[in-house]
Amino acid sequence: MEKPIYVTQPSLPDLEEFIPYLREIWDNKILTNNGPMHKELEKELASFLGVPYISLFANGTLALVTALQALRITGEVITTPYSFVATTHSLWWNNIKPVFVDIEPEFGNLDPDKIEAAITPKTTAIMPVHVYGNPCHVEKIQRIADIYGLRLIYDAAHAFGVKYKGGSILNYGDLSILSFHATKVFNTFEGGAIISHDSATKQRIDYLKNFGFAGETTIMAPGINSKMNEVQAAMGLLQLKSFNDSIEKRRVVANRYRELLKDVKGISMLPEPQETTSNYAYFPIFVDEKAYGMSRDALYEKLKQNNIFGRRYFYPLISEFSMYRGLESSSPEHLSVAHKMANEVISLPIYPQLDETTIVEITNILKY
Ligand code: T4K
Repeated sequence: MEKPIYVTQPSLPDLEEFIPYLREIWDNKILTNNGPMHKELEKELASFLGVPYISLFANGTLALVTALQALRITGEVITTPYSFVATTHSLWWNNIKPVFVDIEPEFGNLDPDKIEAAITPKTTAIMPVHVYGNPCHVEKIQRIADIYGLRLIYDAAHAFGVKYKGGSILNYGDLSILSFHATKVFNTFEGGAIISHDSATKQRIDYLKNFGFAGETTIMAPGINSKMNEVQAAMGLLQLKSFNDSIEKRRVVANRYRELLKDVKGISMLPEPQETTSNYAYFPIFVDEKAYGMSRDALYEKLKQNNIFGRRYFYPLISEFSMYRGLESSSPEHLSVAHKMANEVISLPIYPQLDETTIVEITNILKY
């Protein structure tokens, strides 16, 4: 490829369309702290996503950290090692011990059949990830949470707009968090959100993201500053207008990959999830070295030599990073499925603007 092709490219509105929003911000001089664009975006997103309450954040990581604070989670939390490192870092920032449980081989989400064995008297919550935007086994996980009296917080950073059984995937669990990072299907440059299900919880989250202020002179908790600003919110309002079109274009890209790669020996793709409206956020492939005749890393390098910058999302596993490797639950014997997927994965470029010629060139390299 002449120009580098990255794993993703943000969808940007026309600059001309953004100017009137900026002019409005300049005119009313409210730059942050629950300004008019922020209020408008919360309203529009709740309605667009089909969720009762949403609180906007400066980024997804602060949303995760605050979600754990909001529910007063302590002790140990069961989570997945197959995710972006922010999932586990949010536990660390709350002094919570992460307990890694293996993933299931079909979609790479937390394996519900292995959760119970990891529960101890110190367990207070489960934090699964809808990895690549594919729904976790939400009903099974909820049943376990109910039986053991555990809270359930979904890291739904990849799952903006995903529907399961006709409703938003974000309505499962006690809370779900979203990321609106530049690399996500819906972006506000940086940004994030927490979805909650009752007004009291939303209120608590909103206090926590604004230093704990519950009035001019009242602080209800040691909150943090994790508010989304007005420029971010303006970007969100614009992004919403083109979201459905973006997803449709992503769907076309994903289907082309599926078609062009279906007979390549040694390369597998995730199945399409049942009863789900996908957002096509990522397109991971898995390289079986023996069958393919080349290692994942050799293929990854070969793509790079051709100016194709896929990413090994999610390698290394979070449990392999030095700050978590010493945990008992990080031992590779307990995490064999996660190790296998992490060692085989390459996420191929996917974004609305990716054209047919590039898709064919990428798949031709994979077919060698
Ligand atoms: N939980 C999960 C499951 C997550 O995946 C994430 C974030 C979070 C929580 C935390 O949410 P945030 O706090 O980030 O809101 C990226 C993103 O930085 C990160 O947001 C994302 N997950 C993760 C999966 O991917 P990197 O280090 O791979 O990003 P980077 O900068 O290498 O970007 C990848 C490619 O995208 C670049 O090669 C080029 C392209 N790109 C990137 C940026 C930032 C652009 O074209 N424009 C851009 O502005 O982590």
